[in-house]
Amino acid sequence: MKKLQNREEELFQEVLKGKLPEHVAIIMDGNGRWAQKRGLPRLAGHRAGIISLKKVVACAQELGIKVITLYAFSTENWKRPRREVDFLMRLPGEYLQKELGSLIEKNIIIKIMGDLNGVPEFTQKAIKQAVEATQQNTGMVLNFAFNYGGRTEIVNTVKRIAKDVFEGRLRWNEITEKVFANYLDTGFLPDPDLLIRPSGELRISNFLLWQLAYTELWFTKVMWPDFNKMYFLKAIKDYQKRERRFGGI
Ligand code: V0D
Repeated sequence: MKKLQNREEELFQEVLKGKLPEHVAIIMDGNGRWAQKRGLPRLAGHRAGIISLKKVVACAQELGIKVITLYAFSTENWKRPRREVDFLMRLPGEYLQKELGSLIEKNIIIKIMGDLNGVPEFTQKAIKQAVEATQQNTGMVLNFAFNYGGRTEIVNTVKRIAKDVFEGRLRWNEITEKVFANYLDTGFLPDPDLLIRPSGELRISNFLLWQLAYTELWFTKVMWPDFNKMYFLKAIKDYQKRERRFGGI
């Protein structure tokens, strides 16, 4: 255990020497499968996933990363059994009840992207209260993609732009990539530099479709409940070894 901590500290120091990603996006996947492999109910996996979430938030904060975006619940997740969806909807409140105090203390700003309509009232309340309570903070942004889908986000963006054109606030020929990006839910954020997807799936799964255009992708077979500081640091270390070209040479 002591040895592991030393290695973690070493890795941490090494990572600090390289160029840090400003924005890291993570798909918190593999919770249900992690539990099933152990003969536990899927719900136990979701709860275990909160521990990994806390570890990664702490590590990102210690490193000085500016933004982390976490894929917590996709628009497709409603297709899961009713009991599992009901349980998942309790987790934001549970997490925030325990963590909000320490998040405020750490100067963290909580943001949310996605559609809160159709989400239970008590979940909405917990999230809105946390967003409000951290709005005047100035530190790391903790951005939760909640009931989010990338294609839906793009369609909603087009609607907002069309409305502004129709009502005369924007001319059609002023629409550029930059303008478009500003109308997205992430208009206030830089694009992710690094995407981490655990659980062995090699897909984007309708996450941040526009924003991931030049993002470095990092996959691992490790399930989210087994993800920890060490894996997070490894992902960043690998990212630092890559040469980013943005389409140039
Ligand atoms: C379950 C692992 C925190 C992923 C983490 C319903 C699967 C635990 C939140 C959360 C979930 C969401 C919004 C917010 C604050 C916290 C969360 C879901 C699942 C989706 F403002 N954990 N968490 N949301 N799990």
